[in-house]
Amino acid sequence: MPRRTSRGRTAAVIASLTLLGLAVPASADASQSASGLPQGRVFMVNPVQSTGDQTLVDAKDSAGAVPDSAYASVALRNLDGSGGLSGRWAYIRSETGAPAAVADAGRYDRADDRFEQVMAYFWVNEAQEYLQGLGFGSELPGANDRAQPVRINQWGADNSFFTDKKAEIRFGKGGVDDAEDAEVIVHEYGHAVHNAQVPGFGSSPESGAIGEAFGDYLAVSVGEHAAAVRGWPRGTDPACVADWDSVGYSAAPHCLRRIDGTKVYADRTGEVHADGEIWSRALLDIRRALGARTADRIIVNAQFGFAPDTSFRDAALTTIATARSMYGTGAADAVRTAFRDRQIPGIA
Ligand SMILES: [Ca+2]
Ligand SMILES: [Ca+2]
Ligand SMILES: [Ca+2]
Ligand SMILES: [Zn+2]
Repeated sequence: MPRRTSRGRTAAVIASLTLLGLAVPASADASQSASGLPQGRVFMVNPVQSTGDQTLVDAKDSAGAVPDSAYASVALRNLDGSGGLSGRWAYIRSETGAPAAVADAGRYDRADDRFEQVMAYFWVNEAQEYLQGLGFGSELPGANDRAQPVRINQWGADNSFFTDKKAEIRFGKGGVDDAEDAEVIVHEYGHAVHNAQVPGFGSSPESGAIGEAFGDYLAVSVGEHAAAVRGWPRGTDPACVADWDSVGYSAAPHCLRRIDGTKVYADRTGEVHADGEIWSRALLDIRRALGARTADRIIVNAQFGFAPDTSFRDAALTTIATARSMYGTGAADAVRTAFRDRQIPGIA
């Protein structure tokens, strides 16, 4: 999409001005909790991550399976005042049970289907606020800066997915209810971000893998940010994605996937989630080299310039160029090293 590419590059120039001293909007913090905003009860990313207890199990969605210490009370921001979970960045609908009421959002536990609705609202809003805090939607172009429709329904298997046609995120209830794990929620939101940046993104095996990788990486990044801002405990390896949703289908320590794997380009299998672990490791290495904020500004800004069916090679080259235009040669070299270490073709 030429228009998107143009916006991204223009934004990169503007972003470089930011480095000269223009203020960057601070991301929201927990202090607003004291300002009278509605409160919601949520998991601190997920209960395995916050407690470090790898023995937690779903126990058929029972409230008693997860200790009270895994929950936190948070401010629900950007609501539209309707009394339901709809607002500036998220719009939640559920086909299971009653719609959650904002007035009761601080009281639900995991056995109540309305808990997942609160989780979905909070974490989608949190993810967009994180992107806003990086400058997307102000000095950089918006990245899915709209009310994201989310639907929770009763399906038989793990099946959270982003539906391209409706641009809607759906969460199922296989095993641990999908929307009980913030990393599942934000992973799916990552697909929505990509699709908003480049309509139809992910139409080839390699671009599909990049989409899965970005979802995993964004899930970790948003969760780390939320935990750091609020002082939440972190008891698992930060590279582990969906520690809670995966308790029923992975060995301890439970991870759906990891972003610190050692796969290289030649390890591709053609399965987008598996191959995504090549790309997500590169994103993690960019983060390690440049810090979360700089890395995430580069990573997301670069994605405006990806073709819907991009290859690893072309996407890596675009990300390197974006790093250079935003932060200069040193940053570009760090990004190049991250992709070269994954043996992406054409990255010398
Ligand atoms: Ca539940
Ligand atoms: Ca699940
Ligand atoms: Ca995790
Ligand atoms: Zn996915």
